[in-house]
Amino acid sequence: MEGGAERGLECQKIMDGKANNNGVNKEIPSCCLKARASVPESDAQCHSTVVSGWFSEPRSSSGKTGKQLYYNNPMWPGEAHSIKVEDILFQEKSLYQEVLVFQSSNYGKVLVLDGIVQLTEKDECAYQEMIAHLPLCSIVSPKNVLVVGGGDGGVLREISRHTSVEHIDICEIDEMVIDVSKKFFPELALGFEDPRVNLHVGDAVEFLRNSPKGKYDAIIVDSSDPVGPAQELVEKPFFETLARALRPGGVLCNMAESMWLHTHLIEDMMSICRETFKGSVHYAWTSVPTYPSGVIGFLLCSTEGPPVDFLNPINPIEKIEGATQHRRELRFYNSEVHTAAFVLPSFLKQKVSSLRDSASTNGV
Ligand code: JFQ
Repeated sequence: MEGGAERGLECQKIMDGKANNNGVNKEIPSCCLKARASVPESDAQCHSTVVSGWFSEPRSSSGKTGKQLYYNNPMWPGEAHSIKVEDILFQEKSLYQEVLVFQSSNYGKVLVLDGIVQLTEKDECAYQEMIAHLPLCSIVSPKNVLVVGGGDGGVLREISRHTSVEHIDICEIDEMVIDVSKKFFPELALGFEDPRVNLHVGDAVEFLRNSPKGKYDAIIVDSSDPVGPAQELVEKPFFETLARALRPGGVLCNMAESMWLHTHLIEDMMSICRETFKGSVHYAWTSVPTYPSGVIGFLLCSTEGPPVDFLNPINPIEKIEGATQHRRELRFYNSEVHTAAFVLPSFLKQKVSSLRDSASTNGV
């Protein structure tokens, strides 16, 4: 463990009031005080993601020098996005990753995993509402739904609006994410309060292997970026496992990164999905200001069976009784946004349609 990380944990204990010296609390080091958000870069070893009051993404934890720490992430090299920090609320290492929560000046509270922004209170609606309703509004009466990842509960909150849904499984590997969300993001974690939710803490690949074939009407993959162990979530065997767990004419909505930054990854994922899912495969996108490049996309796929017209929602949210106001008002998604999300800029449309052409020439 790096010295900075060690000090980070020590600071956390002090902030939690767990560290003491013969019953007398140690003096709180400057890096743990609220004011620490404005320490100069040289003093900012304690919470390595925050320098001079700014959180910067990306950051590679393997870097040794200050510069490497901040500009070395393989997912978006050569750029960084910064958010002004008011207060660090939580920072700890779970079994899987570093979990950080801070209060920002402009976006409310922010959840960060291994240096990557997962959500902010202000713009999470644009992600969670879209990843949930794009698939669920595209089929009639979804009943069984699986969420892969999504431990913050935001996707569950959105699925809860669908009165036809009878059973929701969620498989999240990191229990600390769930606990932290319950403590700091109650508007998201309220998703866990729905009695239809069944929580499974563990590995999603394993969980899917043990799921009965054809069990789900819809699967939503709310994963982290495909770096390290999450890499397998963008590979063919994983998509085959997902397709197997879906009923004929069932739908998948999978987080699919940014069209500005990851065009090749999107092309690769789409060509894998065109081979794996025999129904339709589409790319949709939404605007999330705190994600790299400000946009993020989703792959929508259906298995062979009753055809699914993703572009024209057959199960519009506005027609589901109480859905737009359930627990919290819908802030981003509506049926017009749904259809618009599939409209692609020319450069991406060209790439995606040339894939389709080569797929049909290959007889796929
Ligand atoms: C929110 N429920 C989870 N998932 C967010 N680069 C990911 C966060 C990191 C982004 C991609 C989506």
